[in-house]
Amino acid sequence: MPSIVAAPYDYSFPAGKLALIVIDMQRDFVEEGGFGSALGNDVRPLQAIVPTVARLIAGFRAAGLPVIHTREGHKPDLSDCPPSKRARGQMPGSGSLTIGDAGPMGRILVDGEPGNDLVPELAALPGEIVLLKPGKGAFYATPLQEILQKLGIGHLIFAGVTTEVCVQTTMREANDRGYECLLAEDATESYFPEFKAATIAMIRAQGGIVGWTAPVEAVLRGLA
Ligand code: TIU
Repeated sequence: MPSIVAAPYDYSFPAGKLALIVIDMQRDFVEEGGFGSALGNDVRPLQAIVPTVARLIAGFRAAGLPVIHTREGHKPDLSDCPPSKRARGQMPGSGSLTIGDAGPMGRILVDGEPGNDLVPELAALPGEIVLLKPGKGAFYATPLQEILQKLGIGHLIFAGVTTEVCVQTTMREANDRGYECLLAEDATESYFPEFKAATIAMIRAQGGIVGWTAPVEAVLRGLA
């Protein structure tokens, strides 16, 4: 069985049965004027990982393995956005704009608006799945589980933003569903460096309680 040098120990996967899930590499989080900056965050650390995520995606495409992209976003009428989620974006400590408001890239976190697009460098290829997700986790209110079952996938590599919010939530959802999960350490980022470090540490603690972590270079060597 092929394997990836990882922590807390090597990650083995059946050949041809691995998929990449790229979480929410959309303009709303990575560019100025989107949801991330509306919450009061500096988006530059997230921009910095784009080339590394691109290298990881290219490796999966070259290996003929599935690449699944997600976008966090809501229907234009916000019927899939809990009022609590919208309200919290307006509380002290966040910026002036919240979900559904008009921002420089269109309505914040709304499907079909320019800010909801994946960043152009990481655009999906025709035929690749792009899942719209209303929650932080990619399994909630989406067909992700059915898609993975149809593809026969039991092993998942994770990339994207932010490490401790949507990436970690999705990884935990996947772990509870029996998927063997590995987080690509340098293909994920947070607005809070200490949260990223803590997330990586807690995923692989206790013998890999949530899964494995490894740098992109190690993942690409494993694919080869
Ligand atoms: N705020 C924050 O760190 N993240 C999100 O709201 N969504 C995702 O992580 N995609």
